[in-house]
Amino acid sequence: MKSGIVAVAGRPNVGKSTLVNALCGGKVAIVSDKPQTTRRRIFGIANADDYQLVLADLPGFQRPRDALTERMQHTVDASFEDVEAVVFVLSARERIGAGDRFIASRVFALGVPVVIVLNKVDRLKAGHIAEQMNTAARLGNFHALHPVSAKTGDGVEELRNELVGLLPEGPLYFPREQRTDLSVEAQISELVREKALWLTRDEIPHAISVEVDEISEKVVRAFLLVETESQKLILVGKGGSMVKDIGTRARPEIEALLGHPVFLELVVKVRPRWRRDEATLDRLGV
Ligand SMILES: Nc1nc2c(ncn2[C@@H]2O[C@H](COP(=O)(O)OP(=O)(O)OP(=O)(O)O)[C@@H](O)[C@H]2O)c(=O)[nH]1
Ligand SMILES: [Mg+2]
Repeated sequence: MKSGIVAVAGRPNVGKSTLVNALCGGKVAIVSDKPQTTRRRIFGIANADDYQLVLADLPGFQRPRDALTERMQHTVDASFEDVEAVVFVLSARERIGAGDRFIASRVFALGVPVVIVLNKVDRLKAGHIAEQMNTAARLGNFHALHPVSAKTGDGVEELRNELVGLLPEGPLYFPREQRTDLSVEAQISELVREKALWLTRDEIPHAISVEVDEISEKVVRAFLLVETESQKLILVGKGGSMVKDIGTRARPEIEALLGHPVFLELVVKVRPRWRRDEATLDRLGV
């Protein structure tokens, strides 16, 4: 039996969570087109008869601006302890630059193998991919470099094999049927937040948090927290249309998770400056 933890690091929005989902063969982490979607460390677990690969999906590297982003970056730093390897994710669709070199200076100093993943190669010209691979290769002394598309699944199996090859002999850390370390409550709040992120823009996605208030046999009630009255107006939408849309999108996934139908009640609430409030952040698990 081979087992161990591999951290997944990179700039915001490069596709770390999409990649973790692809490696695990199912959804464990929420994904959105807005940066800073992932706020806490999430284990995604890939199981087979002879291995257990635990992927630590992480928030994107960033310069902290408030208590929330400070905690997120702290999570990233702390998650590099006791890992067998690091997957350093880059986007083939963006210029590889100073942000990536800063992360490189951190991950290549850890003393564990670094596997560079050039993600989002779908629908890119071969010449452009080759150029990006050359630039990526200069970031540091990598163990391997994999061009992949987390979205289409191209190259994901080869990457998984590479990572399993880096695992030492070890125990089962989680029961085989378990695919994430998040509680059901946390998974529900993440699913609701995901739908809210897709439907909002500008500063709103960053101002949203979700707190599950009640899970019973028939009802799931969750609070969508925002910081100001104007954000609340936007999230509620005309005649409640926005919050209704969020609920319609989130409910099927929540029902699949719970295994039975539920009434999903979403309540938008203003909690001023929650991003700076340590007690709220504690309760939200970030
Ligand atoms: N075209 C393409 N888009 C991708 C691919 N992987 C991810 N994306 C898109 O990139 C965006 C960001 O994906 P995430 O997986 O949320 O990125 P992340 O790195 O986890 O982002 P943070 O959690 O905010 O740091 C989403 O719109 C994804 O659909 C890919 O292989 N190809
Ligand atoms: Mg993410």
